[in-house]
Amino acid sequence: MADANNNQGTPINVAHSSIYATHPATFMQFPPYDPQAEGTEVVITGIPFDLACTGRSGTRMGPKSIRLASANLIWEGIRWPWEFALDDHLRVADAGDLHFSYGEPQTLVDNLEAHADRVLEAGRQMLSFGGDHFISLPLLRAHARRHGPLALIHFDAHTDTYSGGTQYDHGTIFHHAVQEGLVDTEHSIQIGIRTTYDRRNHPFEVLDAAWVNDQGPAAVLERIRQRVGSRKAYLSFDIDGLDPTHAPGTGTPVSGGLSIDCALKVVRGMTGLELVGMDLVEVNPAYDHAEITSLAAATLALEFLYVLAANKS
Ligand SMILES: [Mn+2]
Repeated sequence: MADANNNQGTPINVAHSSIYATHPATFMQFPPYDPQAEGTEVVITGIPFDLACTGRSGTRMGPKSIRLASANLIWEGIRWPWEFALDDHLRVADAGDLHFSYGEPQTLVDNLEAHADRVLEAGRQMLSFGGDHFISLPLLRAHARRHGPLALIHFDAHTDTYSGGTQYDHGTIFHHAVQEGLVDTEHSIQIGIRTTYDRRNHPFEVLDAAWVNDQGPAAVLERIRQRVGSRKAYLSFDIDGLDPTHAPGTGTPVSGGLSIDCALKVVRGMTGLELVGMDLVEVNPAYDHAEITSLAAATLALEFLYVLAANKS
C-alpha cells in the first residue's frame, strides 16, 4: 500500500513504525470484513446509535474511539499474560459501522437484526461496539434465533430491567429480553449493579458492586460458573459497570463501581465458558479523559477475543 510516508510503493516495516503511523481504521488493525471470504470466525461491528439514551448522548462516537484506542494494544504481539498470539489462533475481521437512517430508530433495529442474522447464519461470532445499551436487544434477538435462550452475563451499574420507558430505551432492554424469551433468567447474572431495582421480583442473580469489590474477581468467577454452567452465554458489558475513575466517558456514571483490573481478571477468567457473543456499550468519548474509557473498552474487547481463542484449543 502506498501512502504519504512511502510514495515509492515499497512495503513499510510496520514493526518499526510508531503506533499511530498507520491509522487504525479497524479494531486492532484486523482486516475489513468480507462476507464472501472463507475463514473469518469473529466479526466486529460498530453500532453508532445513541437515540435511546436517557442521559448524556454521544455514544455514537464510541466505536470510532474504541478502534482508535486499540492502536495502543497492537504493538504487543502476544498480549500479557497470554502465551500465544491472537492472530495465530483466531480469524477476526471488522465490518465497520452499521448503517441506519438518523431519526428513525426502527431502521437501526431492522438493519442490526438483519446484519446479525447474516453473520451468525454463516457460523461466525460477533463482537459489537455501541452505541448505547439499546443495541443489545436486536443483537440478543438474533443470537437467540441462532442459539435459543441464552445465559446472560451482564456487567453494568444498572440492571436495565425497568418496565416503563419508551419504545427505544437503553434502560429497559433486559425487561424486554425476558418478555421475549431471549434470555434464560435462571442462568443469567448481573455484575456491578449499584442502582435501584425490585429485589423481591428480580429474575436475575445480582452481584452488586460493593460485593464484587469486597470479594474480588475469583469469587465473581466462581459465581458466574455456578450460574451459567455449560450453557451458551452472551456477554453484555456496559462500560459504566466500571467506576467513573476507571471509565469517566459514559452517559450515566455511578460512583462505587468495579476497577478495570477486576473486570479484566473476570473476563480473562471466562475460559471454558460457552461464550457465543459480546457487546461493549455506552462508551461516550465526549466525557472521556486521555482515552481512559476507550482504552478500557478496547482492552476488555481484546481479552474477550483471547478467551475465544483459548477456548478453541
Ligand atoms: Mn448502565
